[in-house]
Amino acid sequence: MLLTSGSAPKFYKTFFVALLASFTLFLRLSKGLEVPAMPNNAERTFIMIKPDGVQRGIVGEIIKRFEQRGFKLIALKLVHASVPHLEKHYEDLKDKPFFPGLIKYMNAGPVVATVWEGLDAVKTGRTILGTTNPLASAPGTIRGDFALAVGRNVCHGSDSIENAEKEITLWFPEGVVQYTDVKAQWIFE
Ligand code: IDP
Ligand code: MG
Repeated sequence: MLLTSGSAPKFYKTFFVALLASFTLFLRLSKGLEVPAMPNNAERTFIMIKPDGVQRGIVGEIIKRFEQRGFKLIALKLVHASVPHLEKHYEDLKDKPFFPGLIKYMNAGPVVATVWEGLDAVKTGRTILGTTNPLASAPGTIRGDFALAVGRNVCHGSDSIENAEKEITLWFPEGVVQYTDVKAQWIFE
């Protein structure tokens, strides 16, 4: 290529920028799969208002908090779950000393089973609920505002995407409801 004295600085500048861009790309690729994961606006979580939450009349309050945060309600039912159903739901805890008491508590009255969809629904859902032990839950969380004892902590939320999908299938074998969430365009970019 013929470089005149005027075009030479421009050529070197372009060359340098291209080299830098290639080097940056190489660095990103060589770092493996460090490309940030795409946020999933359609992540789903299973949230349940336990028998104490239903009896204490805070179903609306709990649902309100998920609605106002921007999550989309895609399934909801009031159900008095059977012991085998609850044992299946909590099967990971079957060896814990509190398991029989937990099943008795969960079977003592109806629960409200719900599924919510939205950005980071599983993790954010548990943040809205608070920690397992209400005494350690921050004020502003559901357990931090409405509960004191770990064995009466008013709500359940899935702890992983995988468990959320399992729980949704267990509680809603008929499937969830498909519809357009008109507020979504004002909640997501
Ligand atoms: P999580 O509900 O916050 O996910 P897990 O450890 O999965 O907590 O326990 C399930 C449920 O079992 C709790 O929400 C609570 O109702 C009950 N539970 C957990 N630990 C205890 C305990 O030490 N004593 C009595 N009940 C417990
Ligand atoms: Mg759990």
